[in-house]
Amino acid sequence: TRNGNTVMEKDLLNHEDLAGDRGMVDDIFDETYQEKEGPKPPLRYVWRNIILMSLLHLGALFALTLIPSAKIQTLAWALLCFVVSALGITAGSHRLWSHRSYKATLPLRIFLTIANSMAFQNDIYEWVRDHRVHHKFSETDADPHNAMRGFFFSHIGWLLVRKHPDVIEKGQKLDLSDIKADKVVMFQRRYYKPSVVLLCFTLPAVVPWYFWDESIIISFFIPAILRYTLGLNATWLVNSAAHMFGNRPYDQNINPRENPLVSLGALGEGFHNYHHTFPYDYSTSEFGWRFNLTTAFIDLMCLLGLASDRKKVSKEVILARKMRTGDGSHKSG
Ligand code: ST9
Ligand code: ZN
Ligand code: ZN
Repeated sequence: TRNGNTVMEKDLLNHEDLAGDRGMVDDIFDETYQEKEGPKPPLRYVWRNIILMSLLHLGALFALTLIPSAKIQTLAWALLCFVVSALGITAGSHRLWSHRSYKATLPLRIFLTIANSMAFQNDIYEWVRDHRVHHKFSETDADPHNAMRGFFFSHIGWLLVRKHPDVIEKGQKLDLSDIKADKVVMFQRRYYKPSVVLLCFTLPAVVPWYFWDESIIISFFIPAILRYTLGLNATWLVNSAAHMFGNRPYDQNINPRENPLVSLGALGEGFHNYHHTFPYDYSTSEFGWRFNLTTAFIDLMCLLGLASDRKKVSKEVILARKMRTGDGSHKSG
């Protein structure tokens, strides 16, 4: 077992408190799980996904060649679409719905759900289910993007093959009652496909074409295809690069790392050693707004009265944890 990654800072925070507070604890690492002995099940390719993902990435490469011919408003619009859709993942399906690290009012949940469909990374319900098993059974057969299977698998490969049976077996035992009780999330799941067609592809492409006469090709390939592909890869880098490259100041017994470059692209989600050590912290880092637009966004929402109850780990607990299980890298900065 990985002793360093204890369930909780037992002396300072206890399990029941946290469950009462967030309504669930199924994002906490479960050290009792053992991978099954014997040979691994064979890979079963999903050719439809392999073809679609290849076409998407070819489309994104083509979009790159169009950038010099694009209007500046189109590029600004693509950036705006990137940030909004990314927040639908980071502030939405990740920090709010997977980890319950803060509370959001109905208007904010509706906004985050719209942003989330724009990001097209599976519906919130499915994203949360996969993400809670990722934390609970991190880097085992029951982790959907198990980084022990290498960079490619944890980056994109896991979306191109059938899941390991343990992902489904363990995932079925998760407590998802909080998610099922959220009517906004269940509404999105019901109308997911049309919401993606509209918000991920149609809206981003129609705006530049309609409002400032951008060519329809550029309108489609830059704010829709390229922006979508960059958002996917920024997200996937958290699963691949941030599970491989970087320091481990909080827990050297786990693989997730602190990776500022990934944080930059993923709006604050690259402080991944911190995040796997303290998954309930709304900021996913101890450094506030540094490389962390998502934290700034959640703080702004609190200021506007649209969010509340941000969970934050205290400096004392962080320091005690660094001393106990960290790799010492925090001392050198
Ligand atoms: C995408 C997702 O890209 C990316 C998520 C990344 C997560 C990152 C986390 C990092 C931290 C946060 C950082 C954020 C940074 C953001 C920065 C933004 C700039 N538990 O899945 P199926 C059951 S998506 C329990 O088909 P297969 C269940 O009954 C990209 N049960 O399994 C299910 O049925 P239902 C676009 C589970 O056949 C049934 O099995 N989307 C679980 O093995 C079948 O499920 C795509 O490309 C579970 N965990 O197929 C689509 N899982 O759902 C890709 C399954 O009805 N996906 N079950 O209940 C697929 O095509 C398929 O899932 C598959 C596996 C082929 C990969
Ligand atoms: Zn992770
Ligand atoms: Zn997480």
